[in-house]
Amino acid sequence: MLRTSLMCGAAVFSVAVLASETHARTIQEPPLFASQNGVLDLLVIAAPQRVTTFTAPGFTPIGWAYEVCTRPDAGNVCPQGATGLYGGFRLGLQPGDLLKMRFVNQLPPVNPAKLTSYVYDPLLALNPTNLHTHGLVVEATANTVAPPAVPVYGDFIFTSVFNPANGNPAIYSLSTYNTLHQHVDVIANGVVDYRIQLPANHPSGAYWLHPHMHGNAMNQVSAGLSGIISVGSVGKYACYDSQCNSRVPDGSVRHLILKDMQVMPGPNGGAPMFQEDAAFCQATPMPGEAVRNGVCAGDPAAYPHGAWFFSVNGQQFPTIPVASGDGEIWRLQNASGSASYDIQLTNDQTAQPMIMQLLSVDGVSIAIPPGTAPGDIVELGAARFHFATCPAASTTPTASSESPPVCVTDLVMMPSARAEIWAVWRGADGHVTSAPAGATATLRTVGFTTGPSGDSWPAVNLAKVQFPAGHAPRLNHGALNIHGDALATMQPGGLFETGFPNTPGAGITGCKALPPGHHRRIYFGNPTLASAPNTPGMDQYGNAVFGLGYEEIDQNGAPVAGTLADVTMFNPANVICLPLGPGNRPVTEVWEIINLTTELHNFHIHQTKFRVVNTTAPQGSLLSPKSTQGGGVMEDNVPLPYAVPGKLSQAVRIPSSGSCTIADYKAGYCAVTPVVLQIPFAMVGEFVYHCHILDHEDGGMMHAIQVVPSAISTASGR
Ligand SMILES: [Cu+2]
Repeated sequence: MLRTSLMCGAAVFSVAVLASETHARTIQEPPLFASQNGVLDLLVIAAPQRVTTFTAPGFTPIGWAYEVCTRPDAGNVCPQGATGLYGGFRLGLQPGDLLKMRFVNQLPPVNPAKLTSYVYDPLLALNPTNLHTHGLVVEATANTVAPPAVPVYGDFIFTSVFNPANGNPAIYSLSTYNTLHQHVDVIANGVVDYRIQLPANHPSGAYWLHPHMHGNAMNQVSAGLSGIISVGSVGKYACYDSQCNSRVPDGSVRHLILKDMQVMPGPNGGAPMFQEDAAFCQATPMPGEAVRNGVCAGDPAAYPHGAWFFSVNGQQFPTIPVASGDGEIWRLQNASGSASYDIQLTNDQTAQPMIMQLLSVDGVSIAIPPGTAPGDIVELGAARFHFATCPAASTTPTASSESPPVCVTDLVMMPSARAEIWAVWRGADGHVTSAPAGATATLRTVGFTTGPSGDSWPAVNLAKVQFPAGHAPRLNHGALNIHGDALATMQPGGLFETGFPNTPGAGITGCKALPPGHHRRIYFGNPTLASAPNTPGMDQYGNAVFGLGYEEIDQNGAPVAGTLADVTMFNPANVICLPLGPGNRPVTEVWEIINLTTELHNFHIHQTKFRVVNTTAPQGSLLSPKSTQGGGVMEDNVPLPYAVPGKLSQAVRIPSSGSCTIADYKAGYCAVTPVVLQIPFAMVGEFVYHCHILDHEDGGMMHAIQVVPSAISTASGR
C-alpha cells in the first residue's frame, strides 16, 4: 500500500509515445573509486543532475545524484569535469579499510505538494539529507567533535544536513516537530564528514550507499541518490575448481544497479514524480502495448504521456556482452525507493528462465553445509529465491567437504536487496556449455505483487544479454565452488564471533542485556493515531500510516509483563538498548517479526546481518536458533509474509488498511507467519531497524536501537 491515494485509470494504453527504437547501448560499469593503502578519502556532493540516458522522446528529467571525486586538498568542489553519477558509482574497499567522506548537500528544496510528510515536518521541504552505508558492519557513532569544527560521524543516520541555500532550518521550532522526525543533529551549513572503519574480518561482497533522511528517503533514493560499495574480491570465496587452483578473477565481475524513475512531461522536459505510484503503468503489458524495454508507458487516464524508466547503471535497456565462455559474476542491487523486482534471465530462443548459480546474498557469500536438505536451503533464503537443482558437474568430482552449489531461476529483490549470481550460457539440460551463434537472453523482472493490500510492481525488460559463440568453458565445471563468509563470520576470528575493537565508551545505566532464553518480538502494522481515531491506519489527512510495535517474550513463550508497546509511528525518543557481551564480544539475540498487515514488508536492520531460523528445528540443525555453528545464508533485509485475517467479522480491526491489530493476533483472529531471526550485534552506536519499502519507512515504519559497550547496568532495557 502506498501512503497517498492516487487515481488509477483503467483505459487502453496509448503506446505511440513510447514506441521509440530502443537504443542498444553497451552497458557501462559504474565508475570505480578504489581505496589505496587502506584509505578511501572522497568528496561526495548531493546535487541535481539532468539524466540524458533515457531514450523516450521528450524526456530529459532532472534527477538527483551524487558527484564523487577524490577529496581535493582544499575546498568542497570537485575538479571541473566531474559530473553527477545518476547511474551510480562503486566505492572499492578492502576489509580493514578506512572510508572517509566529506559530504555536501546541494539539493534543491522540495515542493511541499510532493512531500507527504510535510504535514508533520515542514523542515523536510528544505530537503535535508545524509548518508548511510547499507549492509556494512561498522560503528554507528555520533559526532564527538566540538564546533566550529566540521562534525564527524560513523554510519550515523540521525543527522540532518541542510543546504543553506534553501533557507535556515532555525526558522522552525525544532521542539514542535522533532518527536516524529529525526532532526536530532541539525547541520545548517550543509557540510559533514563521515569516518567509517571497516573491520579486518568484514565479509567480502556488495553493499551500497544511500540517503537515510526520515521523511525524505523515498524521494531522494528514487530521484537517483545511490551508489554501490564492494568489499574485497569475489576470488576470496569463488573458484572454478574443487581445489581452488583457479579463482574467479575480479575482471569477471559486473555490477548491475537497478533504479527506476517515474516521469511526466513538463517544462523542463520532465521531472521525477518523487511519490512513486505502483499503478503508474499496468502490472503486465496490455495487448498492443510496445515492448517494455526499460520503460513502461504511463496509465493514459492518470499519467498521460508519462514514462516509468527501469534502468541498469542508469542506462535504459543496455546490452550486456558476456565476454567469456566461463560467464560472469553479476552483482545485482535493487536501488529503487519502493519497487520490488522478480528477476529472471530468460533464454530468448526457448523463452524459458535460465538457471543461475547463487553466490551471495546481501553482501555475504553463502555457505551451505554438505547434506543440507533443499527445503532447509529455501527456508534459509527466506523464500527470496526460486531454487532449482544445479546440474551436476560433468567431470570434476565434488570434494566431500565442499558446499553444495545453490541454483535459482528467480531472484525476488525487494528494495535494498543484493544478490550475486553466476551468469553463464547453459544448454537445454542446464549444463554449462559453449553458446551457439546468436545466443541471447533477456534480463527482466516478471513483476511482483506484495499482497492483497499491497502493490503490483510491473513486468519490464531490463537488459539484453549476448553470450559469445563457440567459447568453450575453460574448465569443465557444472558449478562454481563457493567457500562462503556466512560460516566464517561465526567461527573463531570471525566478525560475529570475535567482534571488533569498538570505540571505547561507557555502558549506559538502564541498558541491560536480554535475559537468557528471552527474545524480542517486533510487530509491523498500521497504527491508529490519537489525532485520527476514526480512521485506523490513516492520518487525519487521508495518508496511510505505518508503524512498529514491541514485546519481550520469555523462555516459555509468554510475554513479559510491562514490555508491550502498541504499533506506533517512528519516534526517535523510543530506543531499544542492549550492551555488548563481556569483553565487548558480540551478543546474539533472537527476534520474532510479526507482520500484522495484509501486504509484504521488508525488514532491515543496520550495522549487522542476520540468519533466518526456525524455532521448531532440532538443535543440531542449521535452522535452529540455538545453533552456534553459523553458516547458511546471511541477510540484511528479509520479506515478511503478510497476515491472513480469519474468523469472519472478528478479524481485521483496521478495515481501511486491511491490517490486524496486536489484539487480533493474540486472540487468534489473524493468521500470521512469524519470521524468526538470529541477529548478532557486534558494533556500538545508535541506529535503526525499519521496513525498506521507503514509502513505508518515511510513513513511520522504523524504530531506534542502541548498542553500547558492555558494562554493569541494572534497570529495564527499554
Ligand atoms: Cu513496508
